[in-house]
Amino acid sequence: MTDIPVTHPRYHSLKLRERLLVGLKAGLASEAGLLAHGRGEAFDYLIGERSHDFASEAIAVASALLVTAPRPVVSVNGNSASLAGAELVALAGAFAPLALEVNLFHHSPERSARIAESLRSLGATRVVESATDAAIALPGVASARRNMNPDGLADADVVLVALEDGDRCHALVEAGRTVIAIDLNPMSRTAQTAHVSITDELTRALKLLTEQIVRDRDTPTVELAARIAAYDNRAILERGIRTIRTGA
Ligand code: PTJ
Repeated sequence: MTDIPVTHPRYHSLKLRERLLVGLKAGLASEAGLLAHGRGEAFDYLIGERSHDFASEAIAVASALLVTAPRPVVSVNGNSASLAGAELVALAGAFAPLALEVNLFHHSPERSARIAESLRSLGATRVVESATDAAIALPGVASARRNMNPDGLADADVVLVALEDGDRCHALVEAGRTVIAIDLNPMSRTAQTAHVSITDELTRALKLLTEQIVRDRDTPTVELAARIAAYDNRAILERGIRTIRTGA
C-alpha cells in the first residue's frame, strides 16, 4: 500500500482509491468497478469533495423512510463493499431491521460469497445474497442484478442502492419499491429515477445517514411522515446539477 501523507490536499480521495484497489485484489470489486469509481471521482471533484445541503436534506428524508419501513434493504455491490464495508455495517447496526443484500452486475458466486463474508467479518448480522437457488427475478432487468433474495429485496419496501447504472433502479420503482440512491452524478439514470437521490460520495453519505438514523430512531412518526411529504427530489437534483455546472 502506498504511504499517503495525511497532509496531502487530496488525502481522502487517494485513501478511497486505495480501498478500492485493496477490494479488487481481495476479489470483492470488479475491474469495471475501477472505471465506475473514476467517474464518481470526477463528479466529487466538481462538487468540491464535500457534502452539500442538497445531500443532507435528501439524507434526512432517506433516514425517515428507512426508520419507518418494516423491511428496509441496502443493496451492496463490489464497489460499495470495498469502499465502505465498515460504513455499511455501521449503518445496518444503527437500525435492527436493516438488511444488507449482495447484488452484483458482474456476478460470480465466489465474489458474492466473499462480499457477504467480508460484511459479516466486519460485524453485520443480517446479510443475504441475491443470487440463490430461490432467487426471484425483478421484471425488466436482464442482467444478474435481476436476482432478489426472497428474504431481502424481493420482500423489501424501501431499498437503498449505490453506485450502479439505472436499469435496476427504474425496475425497482416500477415494482413498487421506494428507492433511495447514493450517486455522485445527479444526472445519472439512477439519480433521476430514484425517489430520494443523495448526490454525495458514498462513505461521506453513509456516515451522515447513520448519524441521522440514530437521531431519528426517537423522532415521532408524525414528524418523519411530514418530512417525507414535504420533500421534492426534483428540486434537490436541480440544486446538485446547478452546483456542478456553476462550480458554486
Ligand atoms: O460489483 P458489480 O459487479 O455489481 O459492479 C458494479 C459497477 C460499479 C461496476 C457498476 O454498477 C457500474 O458500472 O456502475 P456505473 O454505471 O459506472 O455507475 C456508477 C455510478 O456511481 C456513477 O454515476 C458514478 O458517478 C457513481 N459513483 C462512483 N463512485 C462513487 C459514486 N457515487 C457515490 N460515491 C462514490 N464513491
